[in-house]
Amino acid sequence: LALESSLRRAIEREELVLYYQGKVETRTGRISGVESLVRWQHPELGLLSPDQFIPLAEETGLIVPLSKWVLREACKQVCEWQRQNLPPLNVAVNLSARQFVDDHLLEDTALVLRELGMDPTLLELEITESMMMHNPEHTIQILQGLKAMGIRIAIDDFGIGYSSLSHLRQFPIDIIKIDRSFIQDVPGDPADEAITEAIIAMGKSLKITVVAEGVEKPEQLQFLSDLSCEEIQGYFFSKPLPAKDFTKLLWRNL
Ligand code: G
Ligand code: G
Ligand code: MN
Ligand code: NA
Repeated sequence: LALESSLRRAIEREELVLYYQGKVETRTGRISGVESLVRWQHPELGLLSPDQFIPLAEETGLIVPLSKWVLREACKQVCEWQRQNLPPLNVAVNLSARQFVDDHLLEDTALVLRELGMDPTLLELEITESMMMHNPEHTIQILQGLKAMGIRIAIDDFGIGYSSLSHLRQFPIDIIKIDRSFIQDVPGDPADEAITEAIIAMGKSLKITVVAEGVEKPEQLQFLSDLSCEEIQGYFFSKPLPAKDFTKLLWRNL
């Protein structure tokens, strides 16, 4: 209960912070976008990771104001980078399960984009397979609404959930992010190599951009590059960084 009331105050007092991790084009090494990842700078407990407070936020409904803050903050930051004349960057925001069933998602998102005058095609929303499969009919409706606004949709942690290949055809998906558990042991583990290769090939034939997550080592990058995996994300390129540090990285990468 103590943590709940302090999380409520944290949102009001702006104790939440966004970290940014780059997504990199495998072929060119160019940073194509960033994923925003929330943290809580707790006055006594220090920097808390989302796993330490997102579940509580979901249970208590605080995820609604929290997510609104995250979306606005992430969009404000890419607009700021554009204002500094850095090359255009996409920004990916993780949606929570609760947000995805909430009726206000389309409205709230449209409002943020309009208020900031932001190009909707720069925004990517990440959902998981379990969120999609909870209610496939509802999912199609929401995704079509977001697509109509120009927003792009990514499936996060792909491969560990329950979606079937037919859903990829049914749902308007733009991006698949291969879960890092498959990338961890490539090259080397024959099963993980085969799965990774199959997901990349499927993405190509369905015209869905494939991003490999959790790339930490040069051998992994080489393996993915040989399969023409379009984009990578992971510690090999950069850990998630506060906006100030990520800005420096952007200037260095011009
Ligand atoms: O950055 P890190 O590895 O600590 O993130 C842990 C988990 O928290 C990941 O599953 C990530 O998707 C999730 N997460 C990070 N930021 C957000 C956010 O803004 N909203 C939601 N709903 N989940 C987030
Ligand atoms: O579920 P989602 O993919 O949104 O979660 C992203 C999480 O993965 C973040 O918590 C981020 O800190 C973490 N992450 C990002 N890159 C790497 C990596 O290369 N290795 C590992 N182990 N974790 C990573
Ligand atoms: Mn994600
Ligand atoms: Na992921």
